[in-house]
Amino acid sequence: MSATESTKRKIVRSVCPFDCPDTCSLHVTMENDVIVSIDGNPDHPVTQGAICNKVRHLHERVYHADRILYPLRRTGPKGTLEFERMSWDEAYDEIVSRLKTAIARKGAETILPYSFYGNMGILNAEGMDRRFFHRLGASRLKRTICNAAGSAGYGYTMGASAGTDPETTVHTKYALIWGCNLVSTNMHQVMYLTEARKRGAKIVHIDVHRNRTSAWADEFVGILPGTDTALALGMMHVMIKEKLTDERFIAEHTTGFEELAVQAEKYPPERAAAITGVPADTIVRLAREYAGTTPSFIRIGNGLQHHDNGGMAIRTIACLPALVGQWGIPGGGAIKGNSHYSAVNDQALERPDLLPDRSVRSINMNRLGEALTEAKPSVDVLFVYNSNPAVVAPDQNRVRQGLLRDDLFTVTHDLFLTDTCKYADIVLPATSHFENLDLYSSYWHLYLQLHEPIMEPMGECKSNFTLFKELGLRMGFEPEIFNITEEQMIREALACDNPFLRGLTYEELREEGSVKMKLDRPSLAPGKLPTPSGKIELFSERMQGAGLPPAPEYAPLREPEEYPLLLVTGPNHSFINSTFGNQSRLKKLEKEPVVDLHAEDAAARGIAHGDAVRMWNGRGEIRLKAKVAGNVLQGVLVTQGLWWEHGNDGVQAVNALTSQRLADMGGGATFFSTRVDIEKL
Ligand SMILES: Nc1nc2c(c(=O)[nH]1)N[C@H]1C(S)=C(S)[C@@H](COP(=O)(O)OP(=O)(O)OC[C@H]3O[C@@H](n4cnc5c(=O)[nH]c(N)nc54)[C@H](O)[C@@H]3O)O[C@H]1N2
Ligand SMILES: Nc1nc2c(c(=O)[nH]1)N[C@H]1C(S)=C(S)[C@@H](COP(=O)(O)OP(=O)(O)OC[C@H]3O[C@@H](n4cnc5c(=O)[nH]c(N)nc54)[C@H](O)[C@@H]3O)O[C@H]1N2
Ligand code: SF4
Ligand SMILES: [Mo]
Repeated sequence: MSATESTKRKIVRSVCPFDCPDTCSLHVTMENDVIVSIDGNPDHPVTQGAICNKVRHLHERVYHADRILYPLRRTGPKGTLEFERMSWDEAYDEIVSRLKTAIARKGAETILPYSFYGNMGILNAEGMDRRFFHRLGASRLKRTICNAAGSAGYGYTMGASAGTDPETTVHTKYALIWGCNLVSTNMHQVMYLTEARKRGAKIVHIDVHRNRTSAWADEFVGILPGTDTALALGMMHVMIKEKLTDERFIAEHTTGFEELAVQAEKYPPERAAAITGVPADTIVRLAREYAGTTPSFIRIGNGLQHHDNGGMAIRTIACLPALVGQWGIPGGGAIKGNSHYSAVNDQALERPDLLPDRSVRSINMNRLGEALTEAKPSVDVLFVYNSNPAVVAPDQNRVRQGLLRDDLFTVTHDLFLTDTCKYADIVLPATSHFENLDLYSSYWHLYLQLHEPIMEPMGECKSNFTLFKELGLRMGFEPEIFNITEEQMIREALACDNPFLRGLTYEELREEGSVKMKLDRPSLAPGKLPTPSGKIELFSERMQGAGLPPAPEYAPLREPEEYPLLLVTGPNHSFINSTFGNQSRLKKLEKEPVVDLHAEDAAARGIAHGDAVRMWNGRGEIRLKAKVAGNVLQGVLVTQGLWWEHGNDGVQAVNALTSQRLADMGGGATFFSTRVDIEKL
């Protein structure tokens, strides 16, 4: 339909705010100030005009009839979604009075913020909120639910979350996609590697699940969950034995090759095969292909690190590019994450110096269930924003038991009445990112993007920035720290000594919208890595100091639940974590929760494809549909998606089965190391 003459049509620039590596640059078409369509910015070097289906329909989310438009007070029992409207003044008065009472009774440690990256903007995810809770002296939250184990593991090898510039991966000739569901979770990496394939590259997907990424790759290597360290050591065994390593690079850029070789020696392909389920001849071939092709590239995914041994798996895989001298070659190397390059001045942004007592306790967000039910002193005030713990946190029955406590005062700030909001005493309405000024970096590509609001706040919604600014002022906190503008805060964050951001100004960001970090200084020059030795550490004294094996070493999963099958509970294609789980268009695409299982495991239990099944362990149970389609190895179950219970008749959230147990490094989550049994209903 053509626009009428009176229709005012414009295309404005935006950024995708979600927890997705691609951090796309968006072009939003508005008619009379209403969003009518959303596209990828064709001029952005990474986005290249392409975005995912989720965000193409983001206006449906922004204008959704279920958006919370004003503050709500609970009127029924917790868990029932009975609320009445209240004013912001009433909400602020009550929250301030509850905070002050909690502090007077048992101290500020009884207050716990709980947040993650529902919105990745630095002001709204780790800006004014952090200042507020630091100044309050609240319990600190260890934000470990996503990449903590892997970042620690990668950091031991490489010093920081920094790897290959993804734009160079069009030059790759051999790519290992390792524990990463790229087609669903990093579509622009797929675009670069599809171009690389046109130029002759081979793409291998190593995963516990034959999924969309396997269908796109040239080869799928199915592996048993939590055994990747043994596969990497098996490949190293072959590479060292057959002298396929780059001795010059190893001598110049690494420490501890001898210790690594001693470990690799213990993993001949037959032994690695017995542990991993990958045939020995495949391991030999992978080693020869990887070491024999240049440039070679590894995309290290999140799937590996959500295991008991996830830190070590990533630490070990991160050693591979150094053994074949792939760092510094365009299209060579690896990406686990690249957030190091865009690091802003955290101290200025978050102001940890405001903490009245630096010894205040830290609570690991993966142990929220325990924190709400057992912590001493108890958590008496919980403040949730940018997160939906009733669905995404492990051991959900414990989490919900905690959320149901009558003596817990819970505030949630969100765009929608999530499963977590059901337990809130006060629900506050959040703006969408379209309504806010913020700065976005990516944890994969190398551009910083400034986002200026493209619409007015809906209803009485407030951004996280505004909420914590106004709460701070109502608490009587210092105006010079709290009564500032978004622009001032971004300027404070940009004032830093990160060489990759040198010379970058707010004005440049405003003018350009998107600015690439300056990677002209070789980041892998000898002696320049941010490890203690300045080199790639194949042997790590820091790990030894932390009581970890200093060289790569395989350890089995530690799940104590005695159930026969291993369940991997990953995300799905059409949601982002639990975000979008309330949108009918995307729910329809995902149809319903299913669990993939092996034909023999199914037959042994009389389960057929399409049957309704029950999965359980000592922590809980869930019901869903069985899928028997040759997608997993024997002994393995896989679900996809963090589904909402609310609004989905009969659907149960999968984290009822997962554990609060922590991974080997970084306090990471162990979502994927879950033992269960399954039966036909
Ligand atoms: N569409 C979509 N995109 C997303 C998200 C989403 O929910 N949906 N979430 C975003 C977020 S927060 C993150 S952290 C990333 C996550 O994105 P990815 O890095 O792709 O991580 P996952 O999807 O968690 O897991 C990746 C793969 O690891 C496999 N896997 C599990 N255990 C093992 C193992 O032991 N060994 C091997 N080799 N493979 C294993 C899983 O089957 C899965 O296919 O994606 C982001 N992007
Ligand atoms: N079993 C299992 N569990 C998992 C995972 C898994 O693979 N399997 N993945 C884990 C991973 S990798 C991650 S990163 C976590 C993610 O866990 P969460 O960070 O909790 O992610 P979401 O479920 O997307 O919830 C984000 C919430 O923030 C809200 N939100 C969005 N923008 C704003 C805003 O500007 N202000 C406020 N106040 N709220 C906003 C959204 O509406 C949404 O309800 O889940 C983890 N949980
Ligand atoms: S969710 Fe990811 S792929 Fe989709 S538009 Fe946002 S950044 Fe791009
Ligand atoms: Mo994540």
